[in-house]
Amino acid sequence: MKTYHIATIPGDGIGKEVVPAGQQVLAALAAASNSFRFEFEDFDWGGDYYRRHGVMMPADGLDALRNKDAILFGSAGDPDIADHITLWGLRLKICQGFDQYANVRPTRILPGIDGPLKRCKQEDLNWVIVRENSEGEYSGVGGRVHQGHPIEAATDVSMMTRVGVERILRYAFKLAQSRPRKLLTVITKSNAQRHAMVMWDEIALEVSREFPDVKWDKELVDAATARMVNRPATLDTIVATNLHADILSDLAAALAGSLGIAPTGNIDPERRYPSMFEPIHGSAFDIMGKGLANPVGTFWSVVMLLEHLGEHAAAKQVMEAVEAVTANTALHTRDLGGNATTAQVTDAVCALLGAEQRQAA
Ligand code: NAD
Ligand code: K
Ligand code: MN
Repeated sequence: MKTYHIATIPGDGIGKEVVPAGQQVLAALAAASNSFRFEFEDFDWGGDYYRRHGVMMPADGLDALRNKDAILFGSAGDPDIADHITLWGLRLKICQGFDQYANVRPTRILPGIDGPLKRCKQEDLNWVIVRENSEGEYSGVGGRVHQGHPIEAATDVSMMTRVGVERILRYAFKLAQSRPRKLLTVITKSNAQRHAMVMWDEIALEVSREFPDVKWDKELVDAATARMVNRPATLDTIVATNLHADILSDLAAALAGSLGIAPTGNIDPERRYPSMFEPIHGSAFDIMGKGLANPVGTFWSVVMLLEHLGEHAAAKQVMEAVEAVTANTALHTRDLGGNATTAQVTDAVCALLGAEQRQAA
């Protein structure tokens, strides 16, 4: 029997509700499996930890995670602490510390979910957004001078390196090649951002020569938002910078029905370090602590985690259980227009997993 060591970091807000729900799904899966089990270690990092210790996670925190097979993350963000402190002190520390440079964000319309695109058929919206996750607009380079004075100035430098751009574009081309349509859209803003984004375009052309079977095109990021709404079926795999893809993927999730259903993997493709899986949403201050959080984004992240571990049959089983649950509008949470609670959705998914496994045995 294989044992997978999983770190869970619920973090803040509804992260504390959806991560335990994801863990419950993994436990239900393992309970009936005779090929693998999970050993969980829970880390109480985040806003509460900050109030006690003045930091979001301990200085040697990465060492505690280093030998895990994967990390399941919730959200960093606390109503009483500045967002840049919570984000940089926890999530970005892990992403950058473990060089999880590929942020992979699948989006499609799940059964039973009514998105805002009324003319869009379910099969028209099936995208994977690849977000550069280590540099660009979130490189952390920049500063403030003369703070508080009339001549104050501040910069956030969007730093892109040839190595960083080349590896994310190669990852995206490879991913596009593995999908049935072999279609990639490279998002740029090289009309206005005339240095780094022009380099990005040049490298895209170079890397594309390694993938002659991938059909690819370029789109400026502003035009891309309109294309996502008006011609969703023309898109499949999409690659963009850290900031552009951050924004496009929230739009993608909303078009597919809700921010609460979308998953992501922060991946180290070279597997030198553990990868981290999380819903794309944040702490959701407006609904936290009420049992209203939609756990589907976390369950889909669990599916990505299982795929990363090579447990493809188990991943498929969880995705099928999730889709059976979304197909039932009585099990929709409030963000989808329903009345179901986090616990009801979680129990329904776990019950289906148990039933399937009893059937298989
Ligand atoms: P958010 O994703 O927390 O919430 C945006 C809206 O979507 C809210 O109305 C919320 O109720 C709703 N929503 C989000 N997830 C939902 C779910 N699972 N079920 C039902 N409704 C859901 O974004 P925000 O309000 O911009 O950010 C709040 C805090 O979270 C901030 O501190 C921000 O920095 C942080 N944040 C963290 C991460 C992360 O850790 N990866 C990501 C995004 C935001
Ligand atoms: K998150
Ligand atoms: Mn975001």
